[in-house]
Amino acid sequence: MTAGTSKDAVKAALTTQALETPSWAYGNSGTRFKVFAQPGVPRTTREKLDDAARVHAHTGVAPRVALHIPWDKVDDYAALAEYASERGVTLGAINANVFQDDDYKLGSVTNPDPAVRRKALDHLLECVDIMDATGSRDLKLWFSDGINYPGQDDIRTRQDRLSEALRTTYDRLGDDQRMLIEYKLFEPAFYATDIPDWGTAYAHCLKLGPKAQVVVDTGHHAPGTNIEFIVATLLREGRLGAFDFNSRFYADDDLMAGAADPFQLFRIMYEVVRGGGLTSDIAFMLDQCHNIEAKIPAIIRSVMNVQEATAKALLVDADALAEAQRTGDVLASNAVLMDAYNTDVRPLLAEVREDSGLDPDPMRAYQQSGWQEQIVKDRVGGEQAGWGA
Ligand code: AOS
Ligand code: ZN
Ligand code: ZN
Repeated sequence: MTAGTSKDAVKAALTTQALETPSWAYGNSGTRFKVFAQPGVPRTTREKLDDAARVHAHTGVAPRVALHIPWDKVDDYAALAEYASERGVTLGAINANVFQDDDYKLGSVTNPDPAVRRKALDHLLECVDIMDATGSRDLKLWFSDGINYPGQDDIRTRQDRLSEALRTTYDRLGDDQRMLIEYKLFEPAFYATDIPDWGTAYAHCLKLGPKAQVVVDTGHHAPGTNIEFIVATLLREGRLGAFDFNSRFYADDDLMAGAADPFQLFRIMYEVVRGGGLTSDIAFMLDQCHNIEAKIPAIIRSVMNVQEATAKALLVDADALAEAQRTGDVLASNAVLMDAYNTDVRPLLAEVREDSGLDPDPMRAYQQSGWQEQIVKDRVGGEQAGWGA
C-alpha cells in the first residue's frame, strides 16, 4: 500500500469491481470424452440468470451475465433483460457462435465458400440486433477458423475475408457498442488459426477503429507466455477490451480462475491496476466450464479468486516500488511485489462484504442458503442446458 493508498481506498476500489459470469458455465459441460450431468442444472436461460443472480447476491461483485447465441436464444430479448434486472443482474456480452455448424468445417467468415461466409456474417449481424434488444454493450467474437495442414487454404486470403466480415459487423455497431476480438493459439484448428495471437487481433482492431478491442482469454496462450506483458501493452495502446478469466495447466482447460496459478492472476491484476484498468471500460469476464465440481459454488470461488488477486494488486506499495526501481534495487523491487502477493487479503475482503451487508463468507452463505437443494428439487423434467445446447 502506498502512503497515499489508504485501506479505505483499497476497500472502495474492491467494492466497485464488477465481474461478468458466463451463462454457459451454469449449464452442463464436459470434455469430448464425457459430460457428467449434474442435478439441478438450469433448463433455460432464465434459470441460468437465476443462478447468476445467486452468485451476485453472495459476492456483490458479479452483476453481469454474458450470453451465448444460439445457446441462449429466446423469443423476446428485451423481456429477458427485464427478467435479469428484476433479479439484480444485467445482460453482458453477447457471444456469437460461428463454430457449431457443419457448414463451418473449413471456417466461418474465412471459409472459401462465399455462401458460408455470408451465413456466418448474418449471424454476427443478428447478434448486434440482439444487443440492441438486451442493451448489451459488447459483441464478443471468437472464431474457430483456421487450417489443419500447410497449403489447405491461403493464409493471406483468409485474413482478407476475416477483415471484410469484421468491417461489415463493425459498421453495424451502435455508438455505444463495442466489438471484442478474442484470439486463441490453436484448437480446433491445429496448423494455423486465423486469429492466433494478440498481435493479429490488435492489427484488425487498429484497422477497424476505436470500438474494436482485444479480449485476453487467459487460457489461450502458449505455455510460458508472459500474459501480463500483453495486458500492459494492450492497456498502453488503449485496446484492452476484456478478459476471459480461467485457469489452465495445459491448453484451453477452462478451469476456475485463480485455481491453477494465482500468482499469474495477481501479476495480471497488478498490470491492470498499474495501467488504470480497474476504473476503465474493460469487461472482466469469466469463461469457464465446471465439468466435475458443483457449478454455482465454483463460480463463487472463481469470483473470490479474482477479488483476492485484485486486492493484492491494490496493496502493492507503489511508492516503495518506484523507489526501489529508481535505485536499481532488484531484490527490493521484487520484494515489494511479493509482500503484496503474500498478504492474506481474506480478512480485508470479509470486511468489504460486511460493509455491504453481505455474509463475509460467500461459499458458506451459499451452502446455507438452501438454493442448491431447491434447484435439485425444482429443476426436473425438460432438457438440462449444457455447453452447446
Ligand atoms: C473458445 O475457446 C473461447 O474461449 C470463447 O470465448 C468461446 O466463445 C466461449 O468459450 C464460449 O463459447
Ligand atoms: Zn474465451
Ligand atoms: Zn477458450
